[in-house]
Amino acid sequence: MILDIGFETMPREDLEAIILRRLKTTIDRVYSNIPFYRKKFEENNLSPNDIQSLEDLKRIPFTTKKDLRDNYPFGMFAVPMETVVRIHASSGTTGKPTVVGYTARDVNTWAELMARSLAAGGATREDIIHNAYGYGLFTGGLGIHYGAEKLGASVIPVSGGNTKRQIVIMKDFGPTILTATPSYALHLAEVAEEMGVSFKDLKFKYGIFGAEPWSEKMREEIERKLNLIAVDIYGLSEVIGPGVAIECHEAKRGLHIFEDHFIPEIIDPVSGEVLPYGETGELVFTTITKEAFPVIRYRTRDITSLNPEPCICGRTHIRMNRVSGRTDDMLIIRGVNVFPSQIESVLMEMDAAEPHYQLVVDREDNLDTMTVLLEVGESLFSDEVKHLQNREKKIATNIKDYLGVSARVKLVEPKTIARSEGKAVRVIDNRKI
Ligand code: DLL
Repeated sequence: MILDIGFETMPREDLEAIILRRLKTTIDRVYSNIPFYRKKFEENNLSPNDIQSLEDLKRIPFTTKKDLRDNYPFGMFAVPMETVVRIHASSGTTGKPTVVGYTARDVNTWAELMARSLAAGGATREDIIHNAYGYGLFTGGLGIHYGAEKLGASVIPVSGGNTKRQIVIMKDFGPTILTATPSYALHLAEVAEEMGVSFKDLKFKYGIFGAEPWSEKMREEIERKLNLIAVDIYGLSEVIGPGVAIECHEAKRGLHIFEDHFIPEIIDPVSGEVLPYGETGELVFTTITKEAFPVIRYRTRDITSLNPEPCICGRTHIRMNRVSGRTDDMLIIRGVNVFPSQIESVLMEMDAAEPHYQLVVDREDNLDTMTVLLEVGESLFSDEVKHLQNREKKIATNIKDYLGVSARVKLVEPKTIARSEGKAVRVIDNRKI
């Protein structure tokens, strides 16, 4: 369902006129209220008046995560604290978290965007939404929550964790939409099975999964195990949280970016050059409606490409392809660049592979090594040792063939890799220590 027909199916020309108007307002706001941006403009001999077209945006330098950290915690806010009504922060694996703020209007904008997202993913006001994204500083829980209420659906604010109780709630309350990270969704399936509960007997129709990279194969696995249609939702705290882009359940081919609020660009992560549609690079966003925490040309570090082709759902907003990884997640193993998602694709191609895996990277005698720990199902694990070793070899050969990198593969017993209630930990890099 398209919740906001006006904006989402608007002819491109009209949409672009609105985007430009909103961009100019945002540029004025950041220039007047955030010393960081004023300084950036001045250093580059730019004034807000120089931005007269969407093309002119390219003249403004990028904003990076480091810039946000340097201005920790509130230095990038464009409004006084008394108008900030909400604060979130992204955990981040290194250094200080990134802190973001919202005015009352921002919270409302976000709720509207999330309502539109949920509708694109198949939800209606008749649905009961089981929201297993974590509530707290992470934007997932509250972001989905407010959107679900705005849509008029019934939301169960179950958050992450206490998995057995979640299964009981699913049985008793009959939720029809599941929102969770894809890795937690699989964990829910696993625990349900242990408890003798089949997803076939539950009422789920759609699942809205995101906050971490996942592959097309993993989608198939989730759809099969949870007996629902799975769509991909994308977002990041720095831009607003979830609700930046989502797949429509009609096509499930690329995520529509809400361009009436966010301008996407794809750049070459090394040269910074803007790349044409279809080319893969780093995703960059400019927010054009946010009050408290606007960002101009923010480098997300997420790798994807943009697809401007019309979609069968009728939306005119551009689509981004599935995020394949992050520039800072890239592992360099003896000089070969590898993304965890590429390993995942190889693993998922092999039948009987469970989508629970971890990559352990180390350095032995000055050489990088990578061990792929992969869980296998009960039946396979009880096979003879010889059989298992052959499988390990076969997977290692496939990784070498597809990705050009040598890896040790270790098949491990079911449920030995730690489960996460939020984002899965896919890589343990011992080289940094
Ligand atoms: O993960 C917001 C979110 C919550 C999105 C719930 C979707 C659902 P952060 O914690 O700031 O915000 O993390 C943002 O997570 O830059 C990506 O690297 C990754 N990410 C988010 N969605 C996807 C996705 C939330 N669908 C970072 N596919 C982003 C791949 C994703 N990666």
